[in-house]
Amino acid sequence: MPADHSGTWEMVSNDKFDDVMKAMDIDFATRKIGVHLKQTKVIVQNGDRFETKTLSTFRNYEVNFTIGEEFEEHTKGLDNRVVKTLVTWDGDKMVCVQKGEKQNRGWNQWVEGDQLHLEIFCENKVCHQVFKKKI
Ligand code: VLP
Repeated sequence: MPADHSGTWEMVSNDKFDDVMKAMDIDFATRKIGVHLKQTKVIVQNGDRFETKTLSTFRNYEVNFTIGEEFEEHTKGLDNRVVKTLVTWDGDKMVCVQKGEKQNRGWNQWVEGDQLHLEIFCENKVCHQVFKKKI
């Protein structure tokens, strides 16, 4: 039984997001806005099928995937690249690899109690986001 990531999660911290945005070549003005956003993550999990929305007052990002099935992801509104994305389980941790122009790109996501943790990495930068489950 994989971990349950479903629910609505509200950001409580966002450590080194600026570093990761920089590594993705996000421009200065966008980074200044991006770093202050309180993101909300909405996850619908049906077995291995995931529908995810990352919402903010500035921009939203939606991506849907099935565990173990590589797909082409267009990071529209983020760094606007096309990557080959594969999400798998490593125990209860969700591990995402995004193959493309940027080396060592992807994210890891896991649940600890009522918190959702997300590490986003690109090149040699890692951002750590924590979300709290909305009741
Ligand atoms: C809002 C969206 C612009 C911030 C906009 C700032 C990175 C795992 C997975 C979804 C992701 C992370 C997506 C980050 C969305 C921020 C510049 C931002 C440049 O999360 O939760 O399934 O893919």
